[in-house]
Amino acid sequence: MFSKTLVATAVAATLTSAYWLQSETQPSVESATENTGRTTELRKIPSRHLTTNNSLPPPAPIPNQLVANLSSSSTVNSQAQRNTGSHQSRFPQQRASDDDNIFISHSQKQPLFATTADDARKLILQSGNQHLQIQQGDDLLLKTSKRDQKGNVIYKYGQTYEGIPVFGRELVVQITPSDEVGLIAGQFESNIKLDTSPSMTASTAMDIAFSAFKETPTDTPTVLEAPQLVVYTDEKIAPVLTYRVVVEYNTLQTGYKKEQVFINANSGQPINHITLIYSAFNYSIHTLNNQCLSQNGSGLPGTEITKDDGEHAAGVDANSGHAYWFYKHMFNRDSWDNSGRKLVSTIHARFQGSNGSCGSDNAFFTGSQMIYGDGDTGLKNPGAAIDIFGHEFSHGFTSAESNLTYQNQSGAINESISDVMGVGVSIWKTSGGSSTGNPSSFNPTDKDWDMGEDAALTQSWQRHMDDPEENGKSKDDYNDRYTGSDDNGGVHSNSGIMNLAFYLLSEGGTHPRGNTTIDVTGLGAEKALQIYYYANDNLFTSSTNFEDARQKLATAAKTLYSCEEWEAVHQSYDAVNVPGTRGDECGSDDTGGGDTGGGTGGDTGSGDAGDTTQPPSSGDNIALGSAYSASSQYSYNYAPGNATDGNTGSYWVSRNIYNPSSTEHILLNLGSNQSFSQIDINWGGSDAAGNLSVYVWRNNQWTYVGGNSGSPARSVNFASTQGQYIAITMKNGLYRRWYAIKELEIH
Ligand SMILES: [Ca+2]
Ligand SMILES: [Ca+2]
Ligand SMILES: [Ca+2]
Ligand SMILES: [Ca+2]
Ligand SMILES: [Zn+2]
Repeated sequence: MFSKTLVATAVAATLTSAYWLQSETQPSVESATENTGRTTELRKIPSRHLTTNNSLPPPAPIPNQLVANLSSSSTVNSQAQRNTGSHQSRFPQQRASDDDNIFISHSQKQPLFATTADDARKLILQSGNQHLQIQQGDDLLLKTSKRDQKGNVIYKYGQTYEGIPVFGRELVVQITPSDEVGLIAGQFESNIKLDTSPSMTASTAMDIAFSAFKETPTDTPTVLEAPQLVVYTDEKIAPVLTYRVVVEYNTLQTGYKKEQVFINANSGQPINHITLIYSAFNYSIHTLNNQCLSQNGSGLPGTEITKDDGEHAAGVDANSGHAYWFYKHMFNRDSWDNSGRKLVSTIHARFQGSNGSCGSDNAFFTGSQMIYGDGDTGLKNPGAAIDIFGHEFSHGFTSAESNLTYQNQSGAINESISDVMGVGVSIWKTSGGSSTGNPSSFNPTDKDWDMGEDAALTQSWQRHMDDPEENGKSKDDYNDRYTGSDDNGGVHSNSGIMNLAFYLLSEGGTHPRGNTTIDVTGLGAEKALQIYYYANDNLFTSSTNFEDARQKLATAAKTLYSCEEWEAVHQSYDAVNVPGTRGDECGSDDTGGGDTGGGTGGDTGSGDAGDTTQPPSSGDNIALGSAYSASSQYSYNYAPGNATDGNTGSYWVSRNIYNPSSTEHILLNLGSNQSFSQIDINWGGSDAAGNLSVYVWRNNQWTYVGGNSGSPARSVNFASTQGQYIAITMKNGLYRRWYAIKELEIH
């Protein structure tokens, strides 16, 4: 049985409310069941020798089979590999937008294996060089271990750098009952270069930061979680050493705030604020001191009342039951935190509006409870609306599992999951779901696909899953997504992109405004809900963006059902123009199991290089598949592996070289000791080096075997030598931009 509490605001004493807020923290995710060591020594230090190169990193001791699996372009479906297809004829004119997504799906041809969490961690660290560019100081810390209903184990790791957590950089690994790796996916920050000793104490940094907030706090912010050293980074901000602190405060401009703040640990400047209040509707939701809910104000959670306290209370009481039993019967989930947590709902709340007045329009989730105003001009009794209640309840589900950061794309996905599950409760109830069980079939009505229509007095307060743009605010196409900073980066408008993909996955059909022509195969609401639940429960990470979500939802569909459902998920994201290609989880596009054959309509991001097996080149080139690491790479589209994939349309490209004498290198692993006497480089035009040097790893050091100069230097010949690991260094770039290698051959 579930338990719940109904409370009214503005009754409890101030001290009680302050204590209550401080004693409540964000629900923590399921605790890890295994511990891992925090650092791994991957490298040996070479001893000095006259003809050796001590500035090169030694090769990591990599198990050969893993290298073979991960470096083969025909079996790896990573972001880097997949992108080479659509970018092969282009060359970087400016730095591509930062993309730290990693997606390596199960390969039927060459599976990877792991049993324990530490096996999986080592597999990523030691064999993931081509994709993750692992360097000294990088590690993965196990955060959660779960087992799904199919017997798969899912480990989630957080990235650390020199033992310090890297914010928002997490990887999940799904391992099948037969110990095959089903998926390695998430976000990883490569090539962090930071001094991890802060020059300021946390309290000095906070003093500076609090006076530098854009909106001035009316009083010293209350610290809810003590400062912790964290490497902060996101799609716009390069890694920086920060103190992360959770604070609560009021401002004159927009009232009450509860947020995590990242403060530069060397300057005290605030780097980013991320709200911990998840709102249902308002594009900026706040409360104000004295009159409205605030830091020291009206007394959350308030005084307990019953369902007899009027219409709103009765509605909240009923919806507590619907939401609880929906999650229990559909997903075997025990309340929003899956530990039977009591549902606390506060009604009669008042919040500050954009004009500074105190109003009652909105509903939100604070990280520990739901709060509803009674409504003014926009809403009436929102907690009594089943879809709004389900929406707020589902913010609890998300905060307990994926914990999607409530900003930009991950924030829009957080909002969409709440809309998806909110309408899910409504559809389930409409179809006959109750405390005794699930409906026998799911039959959504048009009202079910509208969000908030029972409480919203005007169109702008509603959302429409089947046609997001109907409300005049929401987006329905990835190409039209909002990229500004209002509304936490458009979380309530960009959510429409995923909302429409969900609707099409459930009901089938085409984009309501004809943006694309693909006809999505509908799976019905039950399957669609199960797929979204599984992905948010097990696979999404805190920085999951639309491209990552598309791939993980497809994996969820295949995990729970079959390749037919996997194909339908891909179709639904093609329909809203979220880029992404079909890897070889289900074979190629043509054999993917989709029964409509419509795998490419509207697919702007297609180019499935991951499925193309390159024919071996003629002759005795032994370099194919051997490049696994480099001193740098321009972006994920230009991974080192592209230099030895047998395809002259794909490149490894170094970072910008502002100084032509800057030396870059690429490392090769032949898989075993082999003989060779010549290296040939097919450069990308004039982005070539004037000097090449070749080293072989021998007796634990890099030993020089030959070099050449030219405009450019193309070939290096030397007396036949032997080795498994080869390093090629290049300098004197002809064009001073970067080094680009189409293909590199060894004979
Ligand atoms: Ca990055
Ligand atoms: Ca509805
Ligand atoms: Ca409608
Ligand atoms: Ca190539
Ligand atoms: Zn919300």
